[in-house]
Amino acid sequence: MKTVNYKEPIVTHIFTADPSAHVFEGKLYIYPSHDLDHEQVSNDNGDQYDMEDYHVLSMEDESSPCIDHGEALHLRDIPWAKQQLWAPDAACRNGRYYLFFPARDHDHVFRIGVATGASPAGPFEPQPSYIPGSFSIDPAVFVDGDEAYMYFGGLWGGQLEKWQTGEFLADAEGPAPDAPALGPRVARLSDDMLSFQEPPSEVSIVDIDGRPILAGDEDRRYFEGPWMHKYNGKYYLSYSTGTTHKLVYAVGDNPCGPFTFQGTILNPVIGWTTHHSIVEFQGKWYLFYHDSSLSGGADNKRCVKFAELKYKEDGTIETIDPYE
Ligand code: FUB
Repeated sequence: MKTVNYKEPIVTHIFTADPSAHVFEGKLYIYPSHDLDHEQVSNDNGDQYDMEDYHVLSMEDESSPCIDHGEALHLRDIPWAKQQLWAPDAACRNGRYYLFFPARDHDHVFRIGVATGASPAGPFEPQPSYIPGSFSIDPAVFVDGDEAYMYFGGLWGGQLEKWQTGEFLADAEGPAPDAPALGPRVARLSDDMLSFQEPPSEVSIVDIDGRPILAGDEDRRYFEGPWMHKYNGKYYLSYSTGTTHKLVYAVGDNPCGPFTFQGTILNPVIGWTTHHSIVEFQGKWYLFYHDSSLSGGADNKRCVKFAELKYKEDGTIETIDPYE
């Protein structure tokens, strides 16, 4: 019988983070950030996450070795991007593959770009400019029937606070602790997946009584790293709480929300950031996530891992402990 290496790094020859997992062509493909093995100043702006390319990984099944398909896209080939290739995602539509990624543009503003390819393993050719109207970080693309939705946004270095008016205001601060927290943004993608159909709107996350989660509620409020999946006809929005280092989720009846907060998916991991995806593959559900264990705790040298994700009968998710 083959051993499944749950909660172990899926590759160790490079540092990887922010895994977006999808099933394409019968295999599990993982689209991570590629953390570089270099020293950087570490700060709340995220300058330590100074990534320059993407590698695509794949697995035939849960116990097979993880294959690195090599460089799929490099910063030098993206005309509009200056630095910091952060958490990507991928999607397939009409037989084409799309890699979505955030980067700072030449004005140091985070935007979201798209690159296209014929294979899920890449390579991907970037569009000459970022998606018009895009901003902030952490795109997650969810295809639901004929529609594709992009969720995105991140606080602090991810700059979401600076877009509250719809314009980029470099000095803007987040809401007061007793005001509603900022939500991720969502927009439907055009049929060719290269632009938004409409200006992005804010997603509402509420508590069990329908009250907005407040900005000071750091155990529950949205910070970064959105992911959307559907289970038993319900839409599950999951995300990182940032400063409290949890992966949590909220459930709704519509892909654009509102979503009612439910609970924790993954307890805090080694390292500051936590970021994930959820995928169904060969009859099981999996959580892909990262921690900094491979580097002995360096925040910017992370490793992707996975674990089985289980639902209770009422549709809630069993909390996973990363080290048990
Ligand atoms: O990897 C860089 C950033 O760290 C990601 O965009 C965030 O989600 C956090 O994981």
